[in-house]
Amino acid sequence: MKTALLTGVTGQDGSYLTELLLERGYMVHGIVRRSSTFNTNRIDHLCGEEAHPHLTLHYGDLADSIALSRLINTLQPDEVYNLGAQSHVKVSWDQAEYTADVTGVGVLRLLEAIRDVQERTGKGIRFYQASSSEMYGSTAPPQGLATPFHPRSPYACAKVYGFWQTVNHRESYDIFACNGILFNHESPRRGETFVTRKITRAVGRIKMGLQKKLSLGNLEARRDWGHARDYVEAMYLMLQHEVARDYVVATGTAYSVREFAQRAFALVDLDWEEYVEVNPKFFRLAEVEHLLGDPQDTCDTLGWKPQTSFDQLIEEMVETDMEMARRERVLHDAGLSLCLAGVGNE
Ligand code: NAP
Ligand code: F7E
Repeated sequence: MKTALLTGVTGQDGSYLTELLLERGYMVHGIVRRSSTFNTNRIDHLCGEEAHPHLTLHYGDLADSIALSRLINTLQPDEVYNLGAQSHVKVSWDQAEYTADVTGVGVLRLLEAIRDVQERTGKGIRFYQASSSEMYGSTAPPQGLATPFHPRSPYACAKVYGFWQTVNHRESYDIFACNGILFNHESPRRGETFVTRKITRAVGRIKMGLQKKLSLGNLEARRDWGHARDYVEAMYLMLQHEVARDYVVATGTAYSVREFAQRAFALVDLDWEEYVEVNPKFFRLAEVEHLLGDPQDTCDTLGWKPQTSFDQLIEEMVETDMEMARRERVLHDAGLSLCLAGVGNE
């Protein structure tokens, strides 16, 4: 039985990858950061009352090299997937140093712990780094492995650092380390402050009479949006391949935020223009205007291809968020509220 260790197990991708690895017979260990409120809702079906016997959670943090080292040394996993990060681009301007530490230096901490085990015991540990299309920033589309990086945020700078540390550990210490340069991927489990989920949540709440307007920033930004469930399959395949290298994971088609909103509102027979307003507080200090990935080489090498179309993705998200809004409406009518207030500028 293979063993995998995941950072970011409580996140969108962590939840889908955990399901995939458990289905394929892995023993899965996940690192959870301590929080004052529960943060395992995306994996509660696997670690709650009817816990999966092959899933174990451990406290840890990408800022805590001692805890990371101890875990890697004790578990000596076959594969480590580094999905943990301060992953919100806009927040990274507010928390630049923290983002550099967790999203950037966190990668080095894991790689050094792996190197230590490999050098002392000879045990090879395969490493996946969650690199990002944000690293391309203002470089013109389409973006592929040969495209130069031009990061446009503290988040993207931290990811570029993590990318090169991963390459460097592969080339210097012969660690089987891969970067997956993933373009945006979404799902009903997407965090509610990313634009797609912010839109589909609002669609549900507006339709159910719980919200009047949706405030957004730059409607013209274009993204290559895929489904997270499809993309974790690519991560897994990278670590099964005979050669350690880097990959681009994308659909090869891009749409604007405006188009996403238009289609999401149309699914519930609403005209998006009546509800969406532009608020400059959601603009970025430096915008990434157009991301469009070229996944051909990845499809050829790994035999991977995206399974979910743009419209299917939106439909699945709207359907889930309509259901959530229906339940919220029932609570609302009973004088209760499900809607949690955030900081509100993301
Ligand atoms: P996500 O939903 O925001 O999940 C991030 C995960 O990182 C959460 O489990 C979070 O824990 C954890 N985390 C945050 N700070 C941490 C720390 N200091 N120590 C340990 N763990 C920490 O992100 P995602 O969408 O699943 O993305 C997964 C990874 O892929 C991230 O590295 C992201 O930057 C990268 N990526 C994402 C996309 C995309 O479109 N989704 C594209 C390219 C790359 P809590 O649950 O406690 O917050
Ligand atoms: O923004 C625009 C915004 O926050 C997408 C992360 O997973 O993917 C994600 O980063 C676009 C941007 O994702 C709002 O300006 C308009 O152009 O959903 P997002 P992101 O910044 O692309 C990459 C690949 C990652 O690696 C990251 O971890 O939408 N936009 N209005 C808005 N964005 C937000 N969040 N909120 C708005 O109101």
